[in-house]
Amino acid sequence: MSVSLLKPSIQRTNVDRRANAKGLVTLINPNFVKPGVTPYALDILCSHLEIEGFNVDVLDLTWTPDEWPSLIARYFADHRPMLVGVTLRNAGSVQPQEQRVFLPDHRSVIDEIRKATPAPIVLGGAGFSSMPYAAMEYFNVPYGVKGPGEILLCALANVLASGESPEAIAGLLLYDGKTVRPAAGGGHPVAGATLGRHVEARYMRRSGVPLRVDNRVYYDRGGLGNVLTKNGCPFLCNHCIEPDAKGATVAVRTVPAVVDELESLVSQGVFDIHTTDSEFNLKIGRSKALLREIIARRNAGSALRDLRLWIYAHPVPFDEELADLLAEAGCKGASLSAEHFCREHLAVWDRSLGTVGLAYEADDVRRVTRLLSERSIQCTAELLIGLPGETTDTLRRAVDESLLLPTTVVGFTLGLQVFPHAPLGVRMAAESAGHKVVRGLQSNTAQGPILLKPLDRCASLTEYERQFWFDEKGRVRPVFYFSPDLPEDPETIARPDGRWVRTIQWIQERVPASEHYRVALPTVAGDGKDDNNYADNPFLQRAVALGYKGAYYSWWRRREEVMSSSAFQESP
Ligand code: B12
Ligand code: SF4
Repeated sequence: MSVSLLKPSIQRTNVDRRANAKGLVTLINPNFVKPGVTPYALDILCSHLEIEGFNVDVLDLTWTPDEWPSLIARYFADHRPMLVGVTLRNAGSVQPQEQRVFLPDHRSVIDEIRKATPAPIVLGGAGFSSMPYAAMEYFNVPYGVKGPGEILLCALANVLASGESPEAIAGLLLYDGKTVRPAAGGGHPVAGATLGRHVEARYMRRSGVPLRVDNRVYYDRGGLGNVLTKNGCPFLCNHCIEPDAKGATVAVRTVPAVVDELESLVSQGVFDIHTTDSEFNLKIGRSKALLREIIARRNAGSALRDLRLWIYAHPVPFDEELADLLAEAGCKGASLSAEHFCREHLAVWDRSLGTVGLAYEADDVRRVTRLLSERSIQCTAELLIGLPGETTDTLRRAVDESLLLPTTVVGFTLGLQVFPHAPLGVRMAAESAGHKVVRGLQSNTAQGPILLKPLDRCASLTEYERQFWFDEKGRVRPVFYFSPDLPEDPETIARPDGRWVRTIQWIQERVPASEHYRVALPTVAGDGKDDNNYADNPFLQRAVALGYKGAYYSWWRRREEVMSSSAFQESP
């Protein structure tokens, strides 16, 4: 094999190799979506495996969308790992018009790995965790971890190294070619608030080290780095997979561990950093403590003076002090879940439960956007249109009121993907009961009626999850929901693959032309430069190639300029 043909990423030069290591674990990232997003999970998993005494290699395929098969073959030709972990961040684009599903692409990669090495494969990641049973069956792998994976991955590597049985690892998912089941005879694994057994959860972030995640390259080619301050979310928004897939209780990292990590990233030249918490402000006291530490270090002359922080935020809890601290700590932007202005009609679908739906009022959204704009912190308000109960009236109110917000951008998403363990999915399966066509359930690839069975009528969790992604013939068919009370023809609503095109036109016409520069509107295809679909968005790819940095909404208003720039060169 000619060394010159090898990508630098599989040449090992200065990765620590311990002669007395327990074994080699190879971690693989098969995410080809552009702009590339740093596979942070692999830094976390790698850090934990190293502390645990394993040698680790990271094979990152993101930048080799065409050459990945030969990269895999070459790597495994002279590496014999005892375990291969694959991270599945996105199962799909979750974009209701595009409805792109990444599972077949991921399966091609996993099949190639299987051909190249006899090592067992373990899967994890947020996309995987939204459908772990169906995914294990689809990918035909022996092991899977739902939720934060560091503890179970280390446990699995340890038992494989010592020749013991993984059967004893509570929470690990096992597949024997017929049945997916939890090990240790335990119950269905619930995503845990596990940040790791090393209390401070310090993660090594590196740049330019072969066979490791290259944080600087992601920043140079994607415009953003990332950091986790806490895991999990206690809310239960209709559509959202995160409380189930990431954990319903919040687990925080220590303040010094997070701020040291930020300092390390900034020192590597990664200046724009996006939080990867479900929502940054959920434990507001902790968020403030973190910001105070960043401010103290900035004032003491640390590299953090160059930090530009970008956050996902929830409208509550959010007060003036938090806004002040954000501004002083270098926060440049917040993506705010505004979701809707008619929560009294739409968001709470089962009042008797008292928990499902949005935990804030429209006034909270107005207040937070004002607090941010007064401090020149950019903000995008993300609205979700088409929830059950949405009518032309509620839609009109949502569009009109959202345009009054003092935000940099307002994004509208029409329709919602229906996930098996999110409140909307559970509700739709209950309503369909396996035989009833629920008005509003839709899939662009449906070839027949969409019927969903509730979990208690399914023979297994695998059967329950499978129906949300595949039809009865095994064809890929993700399920989406669009309110049937929107201005569509009855034939569109009656068809399982009907497209809510008239509503898209309605929204586009309702938004005055003078506002289009700052609004992300749904488009029929769902994958163009004007959509807030970040997956392979042509505008974003151009912007990062031109050197734009920071969260994508911060460039939104410069779409035309970016698209017409002659300085653009295709990014790799
Ligand atoms: C921040 C964020 C963004 C930012 C990223 C900014 C940045 N520079 O990182 C932006 C806005 C760019 C973004 C874009 C997109 N995102 Co996003 N994003 C997130 C968010 C909030 C955090 C992701 C993250 O890094 N988490 C921290 C890491 C450490 O967690 P993790 O990857 O899950 O890893 C842990 C476990 O999953 C597990 N694990 C992971 N891999 C493995 C592997 C093994 C072997 C094991 C054992 C365990 C394991 O252990 C890890 C450590 O605890 C998540 C939701 C969330 N709370 O995680 C959504 C989320 C991942 N995104 C999602 C989507 C759909 C997208 C887009 C496709 C949207 C779009 N159409 O534009 C794009 C894709 C971009 C791309 N190139 O891939 C979905 C995926 C849903 C699904 N079912 O597939 C999520 C879950 C949001 C949601 N609620 O639906 N995103
Ligand atoms: S949308 Fe945000 S607040 Fe709602 S459940 Fe998801 S992560 Fe939590």
